[in-house]
Amino acid sequence: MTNKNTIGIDVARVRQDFPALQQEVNGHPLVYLDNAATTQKPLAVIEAEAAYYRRNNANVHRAIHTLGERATAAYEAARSRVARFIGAGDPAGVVFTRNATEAINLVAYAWGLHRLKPGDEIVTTEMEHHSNFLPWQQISRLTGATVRVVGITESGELDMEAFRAALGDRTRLVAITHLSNVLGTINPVAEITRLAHDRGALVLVDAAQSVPHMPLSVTEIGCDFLAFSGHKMYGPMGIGVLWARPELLSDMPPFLFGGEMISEVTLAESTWADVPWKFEAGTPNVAGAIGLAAAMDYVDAIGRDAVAAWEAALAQYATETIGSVPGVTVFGPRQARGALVTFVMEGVHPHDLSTFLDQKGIAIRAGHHCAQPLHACLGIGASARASFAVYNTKQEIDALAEALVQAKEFFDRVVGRAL
Ligand code: C6P
Repeated sequence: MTNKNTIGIDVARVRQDFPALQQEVNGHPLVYLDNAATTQKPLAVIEAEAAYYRRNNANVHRAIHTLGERATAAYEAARSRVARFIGAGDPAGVVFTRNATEAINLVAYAWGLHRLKPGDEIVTTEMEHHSNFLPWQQISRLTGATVRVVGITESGELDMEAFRAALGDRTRLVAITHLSNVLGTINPVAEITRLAHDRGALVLVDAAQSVPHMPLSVTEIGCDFLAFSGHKMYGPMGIGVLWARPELLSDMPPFLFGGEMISEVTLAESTWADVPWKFEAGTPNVAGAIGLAAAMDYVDAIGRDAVAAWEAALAQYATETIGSVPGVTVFGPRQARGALVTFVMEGVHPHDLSTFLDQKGIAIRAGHHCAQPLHACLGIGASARASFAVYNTKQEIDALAEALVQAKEFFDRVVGRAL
């Protein structure tokens, strides 16, 4: 007997795959709506990591013994799995990192520091996560390059006219988020890449919030670099990916130096391993890479189109439902947005709101979501955010909306009494 919804996903069945969802928090069934920060993990991922540690644990690319060979084979198979998942032909373009942040820093330090000169320009946007802003701010200080920041429209979309105007003969890189972790805006990265390439600039796409939620192909986007984390897509923490065109990677000097990234070392000088290994100094997170591959298998087994369609339905429902709670203002585009809704409630600090909701077992995120320049542009210091994954339901959104109504009444009463 199947209980598939109109999109073809049996959400109740999917939820059973996630042990963390089967609990009560503060006396209520957990409603986990902080998926943009990190998703829960399915048994398939937990068990893939555990199975590696139980039977195959060994260091990779070093050991001449059976466990070492098994670990190396599994680690490299995970690399090929990642390449397939993001539509990259050649696994040599896949570098395992700790997370999206490290992936972007790798590009900043291995490419930016060596390629950028005074007068060169990096174009980025007002809606970037700090991870795709601070590395460029720092590299610009070190190289004399300039960071140009493109603004957003009233409705929270990228100002494409301003973007076109920002591109010039000195633009060397466009560093842009695919999906804003605050506004939910989905940027037209293929078009952006085409415009940047017309000016001879490279393009880095921060896909931390898009890879988990929609089918994506680096070949179709046409970008030069793409960064994401495993933990936001049902995979383990501590594993991330930088994908880059292999010829670009070959041209870049290493970012970190040490074991296993070398070809030959003498006291006088050293040469480097081939890509991608020259960017993976030291012992990598082998179990994390295997867990990430398992997460990709898990998502593909449900179907990425189905995941995207279900989350789009949740986002639409949440935008309308949360947006109609008295005193609530929702940010970002009203339609065709990512699976998250960021909002403020009049007279209630987002931290207080989050604490109130936690007492009802509802987990959201409150704060600036590592996007302070965007919050400054929105004229707020902090916001509340509910973000969704394939296992969330419309009933959970109803529970959130109901709790928000109660929060408004509660804080109005408390603040009203205090005045
Ligand atoms: N955003 C959020 O709650 P790391 O921390 O390296 O895994 O991911 C960084 C990152 C980069 N880009 C975007 C668009 C992101 O949303 C994030 C992480 C989380 O919004 C944690 S701050």
